[in-house]
Order: sequence, then structure tokens, then C-alpha cells
Amino acid sequence: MSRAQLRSDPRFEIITGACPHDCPDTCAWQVAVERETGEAADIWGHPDQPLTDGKLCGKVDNYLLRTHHAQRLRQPLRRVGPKGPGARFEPISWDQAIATVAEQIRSRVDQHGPTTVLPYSYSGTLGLLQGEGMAARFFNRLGASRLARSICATAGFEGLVYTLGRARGPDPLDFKHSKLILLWGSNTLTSNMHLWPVIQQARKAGAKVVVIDPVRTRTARAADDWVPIRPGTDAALALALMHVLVTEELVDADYIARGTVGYEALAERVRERWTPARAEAITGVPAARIVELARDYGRAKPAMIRVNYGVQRNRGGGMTVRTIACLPALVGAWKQRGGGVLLSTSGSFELDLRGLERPDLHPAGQPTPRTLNMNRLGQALSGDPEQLRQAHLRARPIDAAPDEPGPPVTALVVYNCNPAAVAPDQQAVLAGLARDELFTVVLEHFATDTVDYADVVLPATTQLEHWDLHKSYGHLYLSLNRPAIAPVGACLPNAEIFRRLARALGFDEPCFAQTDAAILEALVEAQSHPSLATITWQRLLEEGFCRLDLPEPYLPFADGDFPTPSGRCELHSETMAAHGYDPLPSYTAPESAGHVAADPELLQLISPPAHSFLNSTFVNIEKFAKRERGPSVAIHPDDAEHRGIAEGELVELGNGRGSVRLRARVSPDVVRGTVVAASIWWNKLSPEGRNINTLSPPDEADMGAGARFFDVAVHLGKASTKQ
Ligand SMILES: Nc1nc2c(c(=O)[nH]1)N[C@H]1C(S)=C(S)[C@@H](COP(=O)(O)OP(=O)(O)OC[C@H]3O[C@@H](n4cnc5c(=O)[nH]c(N)nc54)[C@H](O)[C@@H]3O)O[C@H]1N2
Ligand SMILES: Nc1nc2c(c(=O)[nH]1)N[C@H]1C(S)=C(S)[C@@H](COP(=O)(O)OP(=O)(O)OC[C@H]3O[C@@H](n4cnc5c(=O)[nH]c(N)nc54)[C@H](O)[C@@H]3O)O[C@H]1N2
Ligand code: SF4
Ligand SMILES: [Mo]
Repeated sequence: MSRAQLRSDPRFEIITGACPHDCPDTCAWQVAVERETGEAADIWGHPDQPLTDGKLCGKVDNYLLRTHHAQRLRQPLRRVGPKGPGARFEPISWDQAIATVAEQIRSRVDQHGPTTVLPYSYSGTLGLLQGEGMAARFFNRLGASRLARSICATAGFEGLVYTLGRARGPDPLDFKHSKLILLWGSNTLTSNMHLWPVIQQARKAGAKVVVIDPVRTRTARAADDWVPIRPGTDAALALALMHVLVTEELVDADYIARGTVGYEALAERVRERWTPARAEAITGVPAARIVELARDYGRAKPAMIRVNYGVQRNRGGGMTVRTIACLPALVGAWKQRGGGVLLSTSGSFELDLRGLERPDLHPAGQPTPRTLNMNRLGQALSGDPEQLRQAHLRARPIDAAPDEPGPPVTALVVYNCNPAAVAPDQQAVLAGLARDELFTVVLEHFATDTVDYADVVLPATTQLEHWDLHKSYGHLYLSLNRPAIAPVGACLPNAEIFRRLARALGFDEPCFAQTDAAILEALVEAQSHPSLATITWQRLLEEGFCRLDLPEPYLPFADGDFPTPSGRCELHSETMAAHGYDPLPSYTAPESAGHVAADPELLQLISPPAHSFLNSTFVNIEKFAKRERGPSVAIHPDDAEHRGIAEGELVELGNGRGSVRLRARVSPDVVRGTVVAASIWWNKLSPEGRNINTLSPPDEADMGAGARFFDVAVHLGKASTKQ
């Protein structure tokens, strides 16, 4: 049946929900469910959500395929035989599974204390309830180790917050009013596709779109201009743009006086130190091009920057975002509808989550648990106290590793995450997961690489089968997800799994008995911030999604009213100085650039999202894997020729952490000296069972202990000629 027919056929009920994935678009969707059978017939984008505009991306438009996939986990499992690839499992009942996990957790806590338990989760779902909601209650009550969720965005997020005060930005729907749009480290058509039609509206009205990226992505091809840049050098470009803006007096003196602090110091620095010629040597962008870009940026009114997380997965990533985020204040772009810089809108959601996550449940009298950096999972699980000490969160230069590592991690609870494939320093992670003393439980939809190391596997429901509530980091709507179908097989929502574990461990607080819908209703009704004033549970049930109570148009910093300590955009930041940073925008070369300078045979490796995957989700669905044509690495023809490599050939990439094999895709669409491996393939679907994260370092970026996935130097050669 066509979607139009389903919509009007009374035999079908239309249920509104929201996409749970880690994607700025947070689409609202509708599911047509046959009343008689309770089965879902189709799913599509909600026509009334202005950004979704009736369309889902190619991945989620096929969500029923994933939900009902033959390989979906449908019952609890216990491992029989050794951990690791090819692990075998046998079915057990939910009661057995919960009892086993509770017993293992209890005995390990009795021996080592509660921080021996480490939760490990990230962004399988961004739902407030099935994400950290009930899990947080459980781990707070237990007093488990805490996890620094630093794998994606913390460096850039911190850099933005130092500068603007919060992760706020313009309404993405206002991009249609822009005259110049810089897509800076953003493959919009792949990872933020619903912004593209808004950008197209701006273009129809005469706007120019420029993509700054080491790769001529599908977005760069569709834009007006591509500025190829060496990875990790964006701050140098931004500083040279400032040089031109300052020296050619393209700045907005009025806005600078009203809305910023530190302009004189910044102007002095960029005037003296950041000539376009210097930036050319670092970035590879010709000086004349930098001057032209700066003039365009200074003159276009309004000018918008969509900066994305691609620029901050390197050693200087936090400072990079901080530096770029200073640009709109210099030209006064915040004053106009369609001007500013957008990294994330998440800071516009002023939700108080304490009632949901219950930090107050932490056992009285116990010290605050340690926080371990998720990017150092391999070290946390190594069994070596010194490595464990190094795995503690160190988010800023002034933070040192503690003297004592604390107890070993002997119980790992993984949910909404696939660390065996997505975490850096993969061989260390796999070695840690393989240790016999470690008890691992994994809540999952599919038998991922991580599931291969589980002692107990708990089958979880998908978004079609459970309740949730969603903020967004790419628009201003709060979205409710209603379950459309009954759970597949014996699957349970994460919240229910943690509820049962809580009961088995004797946690008798009433919050562990609340139903999912009741938790969400209480969460919504407890909010007191004015930006949520008219959003009620009843409205969410009726409408599905509600725009925050923010002015329309929303110009958060038009009057320079920034939520920073000074109340202004901090071009100079005292807080940064106190935290051990340069208080002014600056440039830190990526570590990989240093390696390449020392050995020109090395290449810089980046591994941004594949179009048909969502991180490591969808990789096992044949339709999508086929579209991506297998694990591959794109290399410039000159770099390929130099190494005697032909299109389609199997090549080996290696560094001090190990090696991987990939198919070469020879293409002029990547800058010389850089290679690109679209990610994140499962290990078990990769040659020799290792994916690109074998090569990724666990080291911290400059801010928020962020990951450095795109700051990797590698050797590359024919696979056949190397061992
Ligand atoms: N289809 C799809 N969509 C996704 C995801 C996915 O896996 N697939 N992942 C989701 C998640 S978790 C996230 S965090 C976002 C990520 O999406 P983005 O925030 O957009 O970040 P990345 O995709 O990491 O990188 C975006 C672009 O930056 C480029 N880039 C890499 N390094 C640099 C650099 O140093 N400078 C510049 N200027 N550009 C650079 C890459 O080539 C890429 O084209 O997307 C989300 N959306
Ligand atoms: N090389 C390289 N590595 C990267 C990146 C990169 O660009 N390059 N990107 C990094 C980034 S930005 C991110 S955000 C991380 C993402 O890494 P992850 O957070 O691990 O995200 P996914 O790979 O999508 O895996 C999420 C898993 O959660 C499961 N899941 C989804 N919903 C639910 C649920 O409701 N319940 C349960 N129990 N499970 C669920 C899915 O089946 C899936 O296996 O990867 C990082 N790793
Ligand atoms: S993954 Fe992103 S674009 Fe696709 S449906 Fe979900 S929110 Fe929308
Ligand atoms: Mo991410």
C-alpha cells in the first residue's frame, strides 16, 4: 500500500515517534500500524515537523528492515566457550539472565567495592530514558565508576562553551535567510541531511555555499565552492581570516564594543602573527583564496557558519572550535536572522534531568566515584594499575591523573554502544574485553563485535518498541517517541532491564518501580524553565513534538547577551587561562602533522561517517553494506602512484598500534597527503577482523578529553608486499 493510502485507511493507526540516532536532525516520524495485527506496515518522516518535512534519511526510511531483521537478538543469551570472534551462546530465560548478572555484580562489588563496575554507553539511542535515564538511576544507586562520554563531541563542545557560554546557536531553519554559508567540517548531505533543503532555499535567494573539508564530499560537490584543507589545521585558517577582517577593517566595531571582550589583544595577535601566507603553509589553502574567503565572509550579511564535529577530532580540536566560534562576533553576524555559528543547539534545551537520573541516590558516606575516560577503555580494562590510573578523566591541562587508580574494573555493563568497533586503540580494547576475570554484560539489538566478548547478552527493544523523549542538537523541538509495536521476541527496553537488575540487587526505592511513560510524564511536568513553559505531557501526546518556547525569530546573541562569565563573547577568556589554556584563539598543530613533517612517507588518516551507516549501526544490514562497497580507503592519485597502488587494490595501513587492510579508492576528491576511510565497519565484516580504529590513538584532545579519531599518521602500501 502507498503511504497516502495507509494514512487514510482506518484499518491503520498512525503513531508518532522520533528517530533515536546520534544525528542532529532528530526527525519526527510516523508509523502506520495495522490495528488488527499490531504490525508496522511502514514508517515515514512526519510531514508537520518543519525540519523533517515528511522525509527520513535512506537508513531510517528502511527501519522496519532493521527492526525485523533475521539476525535481531530476540532472547537473553549466555556465552558457552571462549570470548572473542566466533563466540557461541545459548539461550537462557530473563530470570536466569538477570539473576546471573546481579550475582556477578554483587560478588565483585563485595570484593572490590562498587567502582569495580563500569557502565559503558554512548549513542545507540539519544533518548533521555533509554539512553542514560534509568541506567543513571541504577549506577548512581550502586555507586559505580562514572564514564566520561568523550568519544564524540566534548572537545568542540568545551571550546564553544568557553567562547559563547553555552552550546547555543541559531535556529537551523533560519539558514534560509543567510547570504553566505560556510559548511566547515560538515558533510551536511550525509550527517545532517535535513539542513540541506533549508540551505537550498537560501541559495535560491542568492546565497553562496562554501565547504571547507579535506574531502570533496557529496556536500562539497553540491555546493558552490570547495576549500580543500589539511586535516586539523582549521584554526590556522580561522586566524588568517581574522587577520584579513581586522587589517581590512571588515569587522563590526559596534558589535565588538557591545558584545565581546578581548578584541584588542586578539587583533594584535592576528595582525602580527597570522598572515594568510603563514596560514597557507599550514593549511594548504592558497593565501589569495584565504583573502577572498575573508572578504566574502566580512561582506556577506548575514553570514552563517555551520561548523561540525569533523574539525575537532584532533589534538587542537577544542581550540579549533573556540577559534571559529569567535568569527561571527567579529563581523556582527549574530545581529541578523541567518547569521552566527551553529555547532549544536543542545544548550537551548534547559531540561533539569535530576529527577530522571537521580544523582541523589549515590550511597551516603561513600566518596564520589572515579570517572574513567571512555577513549581509554583499553587501558581501563588492562588489569595494570598504572594503565588504569592513566584512564582516569583528565579534561583540562590543569587536571592531573590521580595518585591511586582505584580498584580494577571487573564488571562492564555495555548498552547503546559498540566499543569493540568504535573505540580508539582497538587492539588494547579487545585485549581488555578478552580477559577472563572481566564479567561483561551487553544490552543490544544485534550480535555486534562487542557482543562477541559478552558473558551475558540482553536483547533490547528498538525505538519502535519503547517510549522515549528527545532533545535535539540540530533543531529546537522536544520530541516524544511512542511505542508503535509490541517488543520483538523477548526484547525489553533498557529501562526495564535496569529496573529488573535494580530489583535483583535489592534496590527498593520507588523510582525503580515507575513505568516508562510515568517517568517521562514526571520529567516533563517537573520542568520550570521558561523555555519549556507551554510544553506539557498532554501536548506531547497530542502533537508529538513541541518547539521550545523561544522567540521567533530566535537570535540568541543579537544583543551580545552571552551566558559567559563576562556576559560577552569571550575573545579573551579568563576561565581558559585559569584552566591552563591560551586565553586567546590559537592554533595547535595536529600530532599527525608533526609525524608527517618528520617522515614525509607518512599520510594523515581521517575516518568520517559512511553515508549509509550511522556510526557502526546498519553495517550488518546487507542493503547498506552493499551501498558502501566494503571497507575502503580513498587516496589521492599522486599518493597512489607514488606507492604503485591501483584502484581497487588491497592496501595495508599501519602505525605503531597495528595494521588494517582496505580496498584503495584512488580519487582526486581527497587532498594530497590525506587518506579517508569511511567508517565505522564492524571488525567481523573487515579483512582480518580489524577495523580502522586499530590505528586510532586513545590520547586526549586539548579539551574535554575528546577523541582524536582524525589525528592519525599511517604508512600505506600494497597489502601483498607486506607481512
Ligand atoms: N550518515 C551518517 N550520519 C551521521 C553519522 C554517521 O555515522 N552516518 N554519525 C553521526 C554522529 S555520531 C556525528 S558526531 C555526526 C558527525 O558528523 P560531523 O559533525 O559532520 O563530523 P564528521 O562526519 O566527523 O566530519 C564531517 C566532515 O569533516 C571533514 N573533516 C575531517 N577532518 C577535518 C578537519 O580537520 N577539518 C575540516 N575542515 N574538515 C574535516 C570530513 O571529511 C567530513 O566530510 O554525524 C552524525 N550523523
Ligand atoms: N574511526 C572512527 N571511530 C569513531 C568515529 C569516527 O568518526 N571514526 N566516530 C565516533 C563518534 S562521533 C561516535 S558518536 C561513536 C559512536 O559509537 P556508538 O555509541 O557505539 O554508536 P554505534 O556504533 O551506532 O553503536 C550503538 C549500538 O547501540 C545499539 N543500540 C541502539 N539503540 C539501542 C537501545 O535502545 N538499547 C540498546 N541496548 N542498544 C541500542 C545499536 O544496535 C548499536 O550496536 O563512534 C566514534 N568512533
Ligand atoms: S538518522 Fe538523522 S536523518 Fe536519518 S531519520 Fe534519524 S534523525 Fe533523521
Ligand atoms: Mo558522534
